Amino acid sequence: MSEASLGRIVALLAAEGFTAEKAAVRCIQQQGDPRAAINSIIEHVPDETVTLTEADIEEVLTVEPPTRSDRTSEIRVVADMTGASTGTGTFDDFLALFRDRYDRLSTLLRDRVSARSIASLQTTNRARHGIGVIGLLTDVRSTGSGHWVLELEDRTGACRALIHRDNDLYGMVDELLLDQVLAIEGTLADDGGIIFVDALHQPEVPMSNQATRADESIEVALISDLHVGSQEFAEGAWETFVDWLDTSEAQSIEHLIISGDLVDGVGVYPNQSKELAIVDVYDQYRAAAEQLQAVPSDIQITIIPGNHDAVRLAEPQPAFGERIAKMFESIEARLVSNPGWIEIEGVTFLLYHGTSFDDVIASIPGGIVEYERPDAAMVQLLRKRHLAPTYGSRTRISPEPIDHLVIDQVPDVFHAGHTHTTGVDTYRDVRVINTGTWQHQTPFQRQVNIDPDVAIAAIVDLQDLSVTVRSFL
Ligand code: D5M
Ligand code: FE
Ligand code: ZN
Repeated sequence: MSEASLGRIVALLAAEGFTAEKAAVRCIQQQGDPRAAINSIIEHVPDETVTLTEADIEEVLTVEPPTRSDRTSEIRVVADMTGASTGTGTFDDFLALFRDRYDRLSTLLRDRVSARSIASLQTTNRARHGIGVIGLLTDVRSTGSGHWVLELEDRTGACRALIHRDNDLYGMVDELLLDQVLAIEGTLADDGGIIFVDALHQPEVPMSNQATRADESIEVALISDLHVGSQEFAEGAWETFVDWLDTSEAQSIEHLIISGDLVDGVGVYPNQSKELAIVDVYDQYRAAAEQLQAVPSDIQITIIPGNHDAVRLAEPQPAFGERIAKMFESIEARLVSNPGWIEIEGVTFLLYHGTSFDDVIASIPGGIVEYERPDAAMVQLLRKRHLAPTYGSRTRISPEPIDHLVIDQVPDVFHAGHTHTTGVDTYRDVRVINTGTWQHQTPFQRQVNIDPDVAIAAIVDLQDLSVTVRSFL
């Protein structure tokens, strides 16, 4: 490009209402792209400036040029149950919930297992081998002689299935969760009372699964568990993170996703008030909105609630209500339910806070899943294609006619928090990511031996689905 003449630069500045010292005009002329330099100067000089000096120009041009792409990537909320809750907690609601779960998840298994209804086992007088059934796992117990007996239920009845202690499948029983959908194949005992199991199948992610990738190298930052309002909120690290979002390294990041526990809440655990820096929950949200205000405004923010947030505790949790939503209007944050499904440039994200991980970790033996490896608990749930199978344990589940916790599509990215520990894995091309917390260890967590990973963000490149974990501590 030919060098712009001094006269041309003066004219361009005049058109914008500026005069300039000669040295300032020369300085602009020396820029690779004088027109872009002028645009940047106009944007950054103080409002009252009329005559530009060389110092004005130098100050502006040493500021990193904003390079985050002007185009906003497409984001679409695919599933949000806010406002769709109709359950009232009656027995019929529970029945409907389990029927919906069974219907949708058994469909996934019917491709792989030729299954008959449980009621039909009573009238089976041939083909006693190769019998398949699909049911909800309602009980697991071990016999006196060390075999496992499972109980399965479908819409027609219940049956028992025995896994011999010498069977290779024996160890797999450890990974099962009550109320999950499961298929078994085996041999029906002569009296029709029990099936001797040869094979177990979970709904699973297909082996052939291939995640969708975006056409462009857009990045998404994933974080969780800010706990604003706690005395332990890592404010200094948060400032480091927000500053980093402004650097050239972060210019491809177009979205920030927060998977629950935005604030510490009130009355979540005994004596919590002693550990709060902000005791009013609405003040906590006001403070959270202020912290998010510092995120570059061209990054779009999406938030789902967690068990510390001021929405109902039972899952699925609707998005923040109106009073809180108002505080996030100015930053145009997208408020979605927990779980929530969004799609960015064709890449599907399943966002879930992770309360059920406590149950998964309590129920499946350490070594398979533990707090230090939250991604392993997430993989377990992906394989069950359900976010919180077990009813009546620590995770509260709201009975709804539709089971919103079923994972009926395979997501490309599964993001969660809650454990306050970090874990990243790829399971059958699904990126499984837990991003820890922004809260230093609380006295309560010290008691229960939780050693948190603090000030973590995972950056996902949507073009190749690479995941980079960064610490801002
Ligand atoms: O969860 C923060 C962390 O604390 C997470 O790893 C679960 C764990 N946690 C929460 N409550 C309990 C109880 N009662 N026992 C053991 N571990 C627990 P958060 O949701 O931020 O409180
Ligand atoms: Fe949390
Ligand atoms: Zn939590």
